[in-house]
Amino acid sequence: MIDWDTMLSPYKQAVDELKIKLRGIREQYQLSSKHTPIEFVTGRVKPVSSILQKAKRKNIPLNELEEKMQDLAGVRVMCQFVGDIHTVLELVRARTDFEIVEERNYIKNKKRSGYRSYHCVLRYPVQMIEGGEKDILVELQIRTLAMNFWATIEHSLQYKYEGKIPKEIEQRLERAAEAAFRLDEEMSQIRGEVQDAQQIISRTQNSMRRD
Ligand code: 0O2
Repeated sequence: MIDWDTMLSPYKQAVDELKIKLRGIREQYQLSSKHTPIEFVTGRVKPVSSILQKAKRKNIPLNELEEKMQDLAGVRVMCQFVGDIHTVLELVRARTDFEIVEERNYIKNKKRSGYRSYHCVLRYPVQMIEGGEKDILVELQIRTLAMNFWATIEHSLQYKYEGKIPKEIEQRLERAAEAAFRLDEEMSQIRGEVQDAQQIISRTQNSMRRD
């Protein structure tokens, strides 16, 4: 019998620490009044029921979960622009407190479903009370708000139809994925304009706070 609470506890710690660190990057950008490449950050430890389902689907023996299921711990970074994803990647690559062990570019190579996102598997050291560190694998997903909107809707539909989305809805989702892609492209074209507007708004808000 697996003691899930004990097994997943360092995964929860890794997710909590990474959320704080990535949100810290956002705060540093905001203080420097530079455009922040990070809009918001979420994270979760995979629920036990999903772990069991995925292990069955991918034939992963339960005693090999920690090496073979790379997204027991998952952290997601949402960005406004596609270019921001590359900035976040550079920031993550430059870190000395964890390392990237694998990268999957589902933006260049979108999935058949239409899914787009940049995935990195991180090796993150968690300090243990017994002394020493335990290396935890964490899947970091970096995506734009438009990619996230699409993935969230598609994920709910996968859940609703238990992985068997009707053909017609699947086709609509493919078209929606292309629309999200075009939205990202259009927004990238007017990025400078959008950022100027955001800086004006942020300056106005700061001066209103001071008054
Ligand atoms: P959750 O926690 O419900 O999000 P696989 O799971 O077989 O696709 P693998 O090798 O485990 O592949 O890892 P991969 O491809 O990096 O992707 C795993 C995670 O990416 C998924 O987690 C999703 O979060 C996301 N993802 C991948 N493909 C899709 C997709 O087509 N649609 C959506 N909405 N999300 C996707 P899980 O396991 O689904 O769990």
